Amino acid sequence: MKTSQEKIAYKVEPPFFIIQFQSPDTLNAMTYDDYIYVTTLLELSSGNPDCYFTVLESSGRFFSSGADFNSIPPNVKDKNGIKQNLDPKVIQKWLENFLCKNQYITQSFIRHDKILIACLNGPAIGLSAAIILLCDLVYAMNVEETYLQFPFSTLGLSNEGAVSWTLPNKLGRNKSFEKLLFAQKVYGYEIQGSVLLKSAIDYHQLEVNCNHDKSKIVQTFNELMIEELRQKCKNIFLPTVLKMKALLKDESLTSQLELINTKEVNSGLPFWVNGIPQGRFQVLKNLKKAARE
Ligand code: CO8
Repeated sequence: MKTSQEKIAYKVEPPFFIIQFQSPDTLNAMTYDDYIYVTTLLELSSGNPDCYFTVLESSGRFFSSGADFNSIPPNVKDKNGIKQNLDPKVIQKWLENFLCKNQYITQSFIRHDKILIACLNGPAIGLSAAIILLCDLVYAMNVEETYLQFPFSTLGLSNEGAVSWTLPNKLGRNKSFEKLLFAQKVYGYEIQGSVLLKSAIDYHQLEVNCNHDKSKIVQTFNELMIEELRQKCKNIFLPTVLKMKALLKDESLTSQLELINTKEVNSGLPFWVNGIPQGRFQVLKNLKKAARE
């Protein structure tokens, strides 16, 4: 199994701090170690006075397929409905393994003080998709093939990553209910303009220029995005962008996100304590294994 440092690279190209997911074989699935490693990179960016923008980019077909199902411990049993487990040791285990980690990761993105930019090479799922909704600027390589999906209900989880606040505020309340309750994909065209911003890159031209070589297309998209952002920064006085972020994402908004983050992890905890997501992740893993054989 690769380490987080092998799966996630970073480089400092002032004014950008660039984080790149480099695990296309699993569609950039993430373990908790990986997500926590990313939070340490956010801290590095935050502490670097030459960096004003933290850019998340990726590789391969997907931006990220969310939680790595191989990292989820197997289940005791999977029942529909919650059989209450009151064993303090089990509660403690999932406080440590789920609640603390999930809350900490989401909190790091909520509180990040640099301009957070996501350059989507493809779809994002689960906690990774929730993180996209916490970014300040989001660009997609190909709006037609990009989607965000939150399969929390099918996996026996509750909402995560502050989506209970971000999705309704970006997509509308009733639509968000449907997307979250039934784990439906939020397609690029549904969030174009509200979440996905227009870049100067013409995807079809990019395909032609790269001879339809998928990995070259993504690599070029990442390079062109940084170049485009660099051009946009040309005439601005950089310290103002951080002041503006502090105003646009002020304390009241940040506090609302923090509150929902706390509520979400507490809402999800009983499911983990009672083994529901573990069982459902196992089913998913077995289905993928069967498809391989
Ligand atoms: N974990 C591990 N491996 C994965 C994952 C994943 N999440 N997703 C894909 N892969 C692997 C596949 O096993 C496959 O490997 P191999 O080539 O060795 O067989 C490879 O990536 C390619 O995947 P597919 O063949 O399945 O590609 P498809 O295009 O057919 O399907 C999908 C793509 C739709 C993304 C499909 O792979 C899928 O459904 N993946 C699971 C997505 C998912 O449900 N993620 C969890 C979201 S929930 C969440 O993030 C909440 C986090 C809470 C806990 C956090 C713990 C860290």
